[in-house]
Amino acid sequence: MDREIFLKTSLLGALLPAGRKFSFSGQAEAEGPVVISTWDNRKANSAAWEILSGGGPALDAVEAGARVPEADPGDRSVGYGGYPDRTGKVTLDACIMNHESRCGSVAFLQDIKHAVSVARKVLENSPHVMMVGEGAQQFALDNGFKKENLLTEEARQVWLNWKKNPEYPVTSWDQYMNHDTIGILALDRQGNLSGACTTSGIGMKMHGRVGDSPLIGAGLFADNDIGAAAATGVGEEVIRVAGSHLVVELMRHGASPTDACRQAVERIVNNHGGGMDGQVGFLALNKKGAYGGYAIQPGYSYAVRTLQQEELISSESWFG
Ligand code: SD4
Repeated sequence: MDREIFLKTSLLGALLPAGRKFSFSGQAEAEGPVVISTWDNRKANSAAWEILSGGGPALDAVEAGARVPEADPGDRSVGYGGYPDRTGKVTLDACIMNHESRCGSVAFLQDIKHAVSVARKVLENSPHVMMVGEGAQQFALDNGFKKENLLTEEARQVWLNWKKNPEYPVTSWDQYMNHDTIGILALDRQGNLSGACTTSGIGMKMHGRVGDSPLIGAGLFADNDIGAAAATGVGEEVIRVAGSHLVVELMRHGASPTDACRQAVERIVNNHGGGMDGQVGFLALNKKGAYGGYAIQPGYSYAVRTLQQEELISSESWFG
């Protein structure tokens, strides 16, 4: 069930700059902002919240949030410290989308830590939406980013261990997925929605593999009239149903955020005849500030921050 947010003008709210009022049908008036992110990304939400609570734009907030796991060597599926591909290279995928349907994306980017910020530069400083590989790296260098080694010793050891058993399946939900990819969605005080998604992808993936995370419509989608959605899990499954776009379109046709995520999961499960062991989790936030998530397998969680809440929510799932 969606969490309804009752953000009445609280003492805290009164101290903050005037926010936009969001009306829930039959509910108290709510006041933004809201930020939600996949998995336990509460630290990312806090970075985003600093911007949102000061009246800053959702786009800045999601970028600031996404940069937190990108810089964290303990997060093995994002940025610095992310697991490498089967050739030992860390390759990053990221995208960002604002309230004007403008977006930027990078895929197969190497040696640049903050892929989400490069994606933002693509949005702002190029006539394009998506850049990949060497071109994306050169674009990043031209925009002031520095090359650095993203492969930590710990991640290198995991890769060396994998090489002893290279037949290990890498597209199922297994230890190399390590599932901390961040999708982050925000609604700001002006009532605008933005989102970002950043990952090093599935560990031990084939060299050159790109997942859902940098693909607008798959790993992320935002429509400022309706809502925003993001995905995590086996990217191949998300791409096949254009997952995040699907979630937003389901909300457009009246589904609540949680129900939209559930219906998108159902489409994936149906692609497998009703049974599968892979994981995909969706996250959705609508224009009114209501949010939800849903996953294929148990174990998916998402983090929420509002004026009144700071929470990690255990998601409902199809199988359990
Ligand atoms: C991918 N969707 O590259 C990403 C992986 C992921 O938590 O979400 N991991 O397929």
